Amino acid sequence: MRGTHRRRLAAGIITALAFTGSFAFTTSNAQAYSPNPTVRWAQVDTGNCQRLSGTLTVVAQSDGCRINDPWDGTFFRKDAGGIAIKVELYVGSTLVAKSEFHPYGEVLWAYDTRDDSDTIYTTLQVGESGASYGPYRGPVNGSNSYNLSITDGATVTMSVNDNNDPNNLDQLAYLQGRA
Ligand SMILES: [Ca+2]
Ligand SMILES: [Ca+2]
Ligand SMILES: [Ca+2]
Repeated sequence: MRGTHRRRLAAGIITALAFTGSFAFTTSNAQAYSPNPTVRWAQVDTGNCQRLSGTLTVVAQSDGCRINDPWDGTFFRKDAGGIAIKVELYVGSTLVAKSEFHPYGEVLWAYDTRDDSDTIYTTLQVGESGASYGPYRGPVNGSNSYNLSITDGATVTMSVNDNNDPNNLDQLAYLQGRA
């Protein structure tokens, strides 16, 4: 299952998994998913609602692009030139968290959709060496949104991590979008 997941991620346009070295002495992260959640995602052109990578179903609407999910669904408002990112994390068939980058207004949403004493952490990097936002997490059974100041057209990279430890992020997803 994990191997399949890694191959699927590697097949995405700009995806990678980080392997953060030895875990022999990392006893402090008692609250981390193990095994890791299953990742589902979509990169979406917010000009025309075309899915650029991933498997989530994108429904084109007159004013934006909808991706349904078991929590509250996602609506990416149209923004020509933008690339939206949505990542859903599942334990079994249960959605435990999701993260979204909305090019319209440059807003990042972080959700924690299950009260399971665990969560995930999302960061957004602008360009290769621009501003870095986060790590962000959702409140239990809720969401936080962050209205960021990113220039239209800038490339952004979303990293979704199981841990909040820079030395052991346990990266779950790594995807590029465009503001
Ligand atoms: Ca983990
Ligand atoms: Ca924009
Ligand atoms: Ca949780």
